[in-house]
Amino acid sequence: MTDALLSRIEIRFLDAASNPRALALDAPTAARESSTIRDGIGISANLEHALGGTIVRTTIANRGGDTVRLRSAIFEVSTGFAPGAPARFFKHGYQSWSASGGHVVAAAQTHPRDTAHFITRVNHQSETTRPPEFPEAQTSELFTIVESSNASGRVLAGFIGAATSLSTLTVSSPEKIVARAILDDVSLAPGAHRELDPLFIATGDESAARFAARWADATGRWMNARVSAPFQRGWCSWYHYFHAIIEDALRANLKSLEAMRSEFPLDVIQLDDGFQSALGDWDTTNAKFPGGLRKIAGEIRAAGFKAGIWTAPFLAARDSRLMSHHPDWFIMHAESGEPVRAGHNPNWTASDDKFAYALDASNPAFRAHLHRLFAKLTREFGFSYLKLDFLYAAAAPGRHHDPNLTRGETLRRGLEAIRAGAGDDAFILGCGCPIGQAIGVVDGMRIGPDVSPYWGSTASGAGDPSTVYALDAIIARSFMHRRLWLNDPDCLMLRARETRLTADERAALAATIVGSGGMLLISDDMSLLDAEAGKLFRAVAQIAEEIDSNCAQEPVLALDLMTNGDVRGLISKNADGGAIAMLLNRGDAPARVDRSDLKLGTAEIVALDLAVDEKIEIFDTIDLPPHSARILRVSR
Ligand code: 9PG
Repeated sequence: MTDALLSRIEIRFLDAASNPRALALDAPTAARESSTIRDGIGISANLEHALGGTIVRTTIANRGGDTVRLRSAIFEVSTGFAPGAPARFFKHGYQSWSASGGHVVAAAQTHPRDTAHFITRVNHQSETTRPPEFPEAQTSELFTIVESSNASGRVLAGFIGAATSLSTLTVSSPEKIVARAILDDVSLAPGAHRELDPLFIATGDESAARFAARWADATGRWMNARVSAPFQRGWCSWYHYFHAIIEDALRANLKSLEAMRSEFPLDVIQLDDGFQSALGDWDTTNAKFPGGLRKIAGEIRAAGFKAGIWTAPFLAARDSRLMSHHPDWFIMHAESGEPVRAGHNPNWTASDDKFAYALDASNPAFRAHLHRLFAKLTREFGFSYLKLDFLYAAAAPGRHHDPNLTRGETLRRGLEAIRAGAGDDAFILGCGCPIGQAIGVVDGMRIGPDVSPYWGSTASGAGDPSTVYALDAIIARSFMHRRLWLNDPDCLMLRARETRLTADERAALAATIVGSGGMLLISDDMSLLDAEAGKLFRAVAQIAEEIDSNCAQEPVLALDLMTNGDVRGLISKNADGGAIAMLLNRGDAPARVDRSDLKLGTAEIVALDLAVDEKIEIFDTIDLPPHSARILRVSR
């Protein structure tokens, strides 16, 4: 097994004359502190062995007479792997919708996003333009895992905190991981110091998924993750109605859900995008919702459900009251002085440009507005479930009100203002959110791109809605559930009409969602669902809840986190030695899996095909049609 270690720390900064400077520190080798000071800038690093690895805590201090600006902190980790042997690394995505998966080290120098539009890059990367030595194709966000074909064991390096900056890890060759805290030219005044988020380095023989869960455990603990909300079952308006939702359709579904309570036992009814009078004005409705939000929340609650609402709190369009009253609350483009564009959607605005602009949460006046707004939505209107979307906008680059905050801190301050306004009792669901900064603030998090009423993608696979990419993400990020928050795998669509998903595809979506133990939300026009759909819903809800309860002990783990084959799976072990597994064939050809490949020993396995509600005892092989999945019950 390999013995990874930290070899070097380097701080990059701009001096008072804006000249780029660097200060390096040879890393301490044992569990002790080391420090250096030059030209008034000091670094000290403390190594501690804990949580089965090494934790590196670093502080930068300005002991000189001039303000400096910090660019980044770089940590070089030697993996111990041979430079020449083929190796793989886990490339973890930036935000909810960004893809995660295993890649061959040094296979690619360029990434499709290198030439993509700014809005795609601000969506899916912690930096819209990567420095040349840290190419996007070789860079993972927050943590990475490296494995080599010539060695047993894996190396994990990752930041277990994210309150103070965005961070990445670059693997350009197998022998070295370069971890980087992105400090955004934040000022450090004379006498001031800044403590960086801790870096965690570990080696071990366990599976990559278990390793990832170890990172999530450490991170959740460091950041006081909110992991104790009850299992969530709900209904969401988006994946049937999209922008066309109207008040009467919402009301009709509410009536159905009330009447079908025993068939579809749900707790939350959540109105999604489409109600707001303008993008940015979240407390007033458009002509499709004449009753207004207070009335809607009241009706949902009177029917015995929790009322949920969608907002995109860090975005606004030109035709909003917010943008016309507060043009100074936006992140500004450093050169043009124009507000920074973070989204584009013709459905969102009547303004000519169709852009959505990024609000600046480093501005206390805007944060006070967030606090008031979410206090109003919760305490005055009665919403207790808040889906906060397009949160990456708060971390957009540009000129900010407060030069002392990094983009990571800016996003976190914004989220904290929302939590403070909404109160501790509200269930907050993050979406489109950079993964680290929300830990400890949100109760739930979307961990993949949007599902859709069709299987494949119509476009680039760059986070666009697509059921199959959503399934990939549910598997790749399953280990986060109940460690960082409750995972939201996105919605189940049960309807057999007004969809292009086949029965097998709908069942594959159901099996993957329940196999993850995550939140269970349906998104259908309830008038399209019959007793059969209700039976399926109750069956999957029961399995999902069972898997969720296993997560207190054992994380749900991907059968293989580092490869990207057509057959993928999840496994959840329970306390008495049994397990529930999910096997997915995401490919376009039939697949056959040998039960010996599942390494489940001689246990009895019963497969459940949700599409036909059929139980099959498994002897040697499991056959999976294209775009299908099976739930496997493994006895002890
Ligand atoms: C509402 C929707 C739903 C959905 C969210 C989010 O890249 N894109 O073009 C893109 C479009 C929509 C989108 C995500 C990405 O969906 O995930 O659940 O709330 O907003 O507009």
